[in-house]
Amino acid sequence: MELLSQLKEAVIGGKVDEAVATTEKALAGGGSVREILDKSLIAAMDEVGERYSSGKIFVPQMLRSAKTMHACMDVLKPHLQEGDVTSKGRVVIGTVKADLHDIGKNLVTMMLEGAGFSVVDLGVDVSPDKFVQGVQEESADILGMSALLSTTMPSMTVAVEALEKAGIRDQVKVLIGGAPVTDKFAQQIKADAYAPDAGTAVATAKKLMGL
Ligand code: B1M
Repeated sequence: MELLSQLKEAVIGGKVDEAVATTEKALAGGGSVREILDKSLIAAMDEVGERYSSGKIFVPQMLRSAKTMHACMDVLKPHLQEGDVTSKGRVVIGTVKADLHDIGKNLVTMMLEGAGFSVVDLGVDVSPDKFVQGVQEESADILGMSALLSTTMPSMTVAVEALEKAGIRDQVKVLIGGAPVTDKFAQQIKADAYAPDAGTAVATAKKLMGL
């Protein structure tokens, strides 16, 4: 128990070496992968998301925590068994067509993974058709789109229309974000939700999944 809260604090503090060593200790001491995930890693990233959304920490700290969580996941991976990880939902994410900004999208991806979502990242410059294909191939519960340029935001509209044309609009929730994107815009294009930052994106994704 002590080790698990130490691990949670190390992830929140972005202390990679300490967190990796504590993960190894917890495993060696008979801790279950599921417990380490739920009580330490995911719990830490939940806290990090909240602190970021409320302005208590900033991008560099959040990135360090996400990287620390990933390093701990690498330690856990060989020990993962079916049932250890119950995905909170499948997310397909990408930055829209003609837009190459990916720092925010990568942060959102890392935070979603940290919260227990399975995420397929389509990268940058993703066309509406590629989003549709991604949603179909991955049976996604949520489609996440990021845009950093006001000139590329209309591509989100086209992607939502492409989901409609493909007849799969009601099978997937659409979550959008990025600096120029607003709640009003999300409503205009009939997206299901908008999130202003990575912490809120996780909370919103959970809501969209009814969690
Ligand atoms: Co560009 N750029 N850029 N740029 N760039 C901006 C966005 C700009 C605001 C700078 C400015 O003029 N002040 C401006 C856009 C103006 C506008 O349209 N409103 C701009 C421009 C004009 C351009 C170019 C056109 C410049 C040029 O070539 N003339 C060009 C376009 C290239 C292209 O995309 N086709 C360009 C290029 C680049 C670089 C390649 C040099 C680089 C990108 C590197 C990369 O991403 N790998 C870059 C950068 C770094 C920036 C700034 C400086 C920083 C963006 C960033 O990473 N922020 C940016 C100015 C700024 O924002 N201060 C700027 C940090 C990141 C953590 O925040 O991405 O907002 P952000 O993500 C947040 C939230 O928005 C939210 O959560 C994240 C974490 O909290 N969020 C989501 C994001 N996606 C989400 C998805 C969700 C939910 C939430 O759900 C799915």
